[in-house]
Amino acid sequence: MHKGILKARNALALATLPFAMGAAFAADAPALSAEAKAASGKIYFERCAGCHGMLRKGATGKNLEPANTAKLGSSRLEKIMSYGTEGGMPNFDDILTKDELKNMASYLQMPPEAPPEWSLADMKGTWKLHVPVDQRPTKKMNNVNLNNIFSVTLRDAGEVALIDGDTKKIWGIVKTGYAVHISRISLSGRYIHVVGRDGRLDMIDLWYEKPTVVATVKAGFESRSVDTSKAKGFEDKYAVVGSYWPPQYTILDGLTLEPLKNVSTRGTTVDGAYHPEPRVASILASTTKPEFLVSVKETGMVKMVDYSDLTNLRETTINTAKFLHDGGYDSSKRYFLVAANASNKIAVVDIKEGKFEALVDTAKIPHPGRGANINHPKYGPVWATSHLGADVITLIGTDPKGRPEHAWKVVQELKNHGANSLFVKTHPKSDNLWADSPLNPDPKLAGSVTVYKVSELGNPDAKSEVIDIAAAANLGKTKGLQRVVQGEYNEKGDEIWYSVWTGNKTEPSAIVVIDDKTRKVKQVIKDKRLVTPTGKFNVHNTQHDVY
Ligand code: DHE
Repeated sequence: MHKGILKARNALALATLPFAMGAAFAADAPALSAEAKAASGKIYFERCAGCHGMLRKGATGKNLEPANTAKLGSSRLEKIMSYGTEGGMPNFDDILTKDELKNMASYLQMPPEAPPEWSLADMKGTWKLHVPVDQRPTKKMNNVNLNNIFSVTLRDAGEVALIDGDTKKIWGIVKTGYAVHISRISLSGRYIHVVGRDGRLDMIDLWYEKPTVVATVKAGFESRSVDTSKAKGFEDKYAVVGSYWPPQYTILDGLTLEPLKNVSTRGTTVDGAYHPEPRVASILASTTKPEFLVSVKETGMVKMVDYSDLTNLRETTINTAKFLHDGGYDSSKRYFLVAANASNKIAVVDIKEGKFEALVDTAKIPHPGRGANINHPKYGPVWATSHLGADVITLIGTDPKGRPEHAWKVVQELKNHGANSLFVKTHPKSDNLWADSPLNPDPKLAGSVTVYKVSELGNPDAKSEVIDIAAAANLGKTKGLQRVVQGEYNEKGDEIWYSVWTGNKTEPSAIVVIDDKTRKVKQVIKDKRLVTPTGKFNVHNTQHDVY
């Protein structure tokens, strides 16, 4: 076996794939030295594969197989990567050097390389139970209000910061996987599960004096999602990790992270074509049934995975649309709404009945995060999403019993201050609906957020306020854009926190805390340990799917 693969199999902290191996160069592809090719492969994995796929077949981003990239040619490819596009592709001229961009343009015209597989046995080889369950504290050993802890992704440090939401002080910093992505909280509220882009899953126990990692495993080479079982009788029993590469989901013991069951998602798409890389995007744990809802990006199917019997695992496979990405519950928690972003649709799954409910046409490339549930003065319960490809916030009716005329229809489109948005947010105790636009190439727009008063939305002239959060953070001039990303509420729902993300490890960053009533800055959290903060996951809100 190739040395690089062996190394990958053994190294838990592995950040990248063995890029330098294998595949032949196309005869007429631009040449690159082995070193430049390996470096470009690493950049591709770190910056591009998430949207375009390891095999470059395209999903959120375009197909980048040589048949397409060779037509564009080196100079056009370099321009697209440098300045981004209006279709949602971000600019990389502030992250990559001119030489790196040039090499990437050549690399993309070469054939893609298939990375190695990753089996249950491989995972078990990396599994580390740092503290067995019977050696963990039997009661909480700290005086921290755990419900109001924020687990903050420090993306480029490969760490999370646990910030005490009451005092705004960092309670602890925990080393995690490479380019750490999201945190989810077990139903008991005791454990935080953190997944890195390198597939490393860490489980943090909040009952110690300081947050402590009690188990670690590498579930794949590239992963984005994790959740834990929330049904009655299964509280904290299982965790599930969704991987981009290999395309699979893995069910693990919820208290030890021992890998238990690995299921490939390769297969046919909603169009009936075979796809070799159907990646696992969002995962939602049902609160009423022992099921995980697993969105398979490239097939356009949602799998409802019944985990009550892992030997006789039952999957209900629901056809929706391509390519599935992120999503969350409606306010009744009966429905799962998930973005099919290449189809410009939101797919709706009825969790109770276990079947397809609706496909809703929206503006270009919806990107909701978990979405936001508000009680609209005119349309009742609606779920909101913003968009990567349009400067609007879309409101969709979610009450088929009480308001069938509005159910699964776009009832209103609100103006967002810019396109290239990633996340909307609200809280049941708040009268505000917020949206960001962090990937906008215009610094002013990337640094601002839009906010609407929910109770005024019945008025067709409802006005939004645009707040320049980056200016409030007062970071001075930075090389990278100051991207303001992902609002997250505190437990009480009276503060919303935004990250000011400069996308660069060496530049200062901040978290801006806004008073939700007055919409004025309450505090700016600055600390040299806050390296590239992005996602923030409040324990109470994440644990109970409050959004
Ligand atoms: Fe994410 C959620 C995938 C880039 C911050 N992101 C998700 C989910 C998926 C996903 C599938 C849903 C997980 C779930 O709910 O189970 N993200 C991807 C990508 O493929 C993509 C586009 C490119 C990549 O290479 O990874 C990508 N994501 C980013 C970022 O660059 C962000 C802005 C910063 C970062 O830290 O990486 C980012 N993604 C987030 C956040 C969530 C998320 C904060 C959770 C939102 C929530 O409210 O739950």
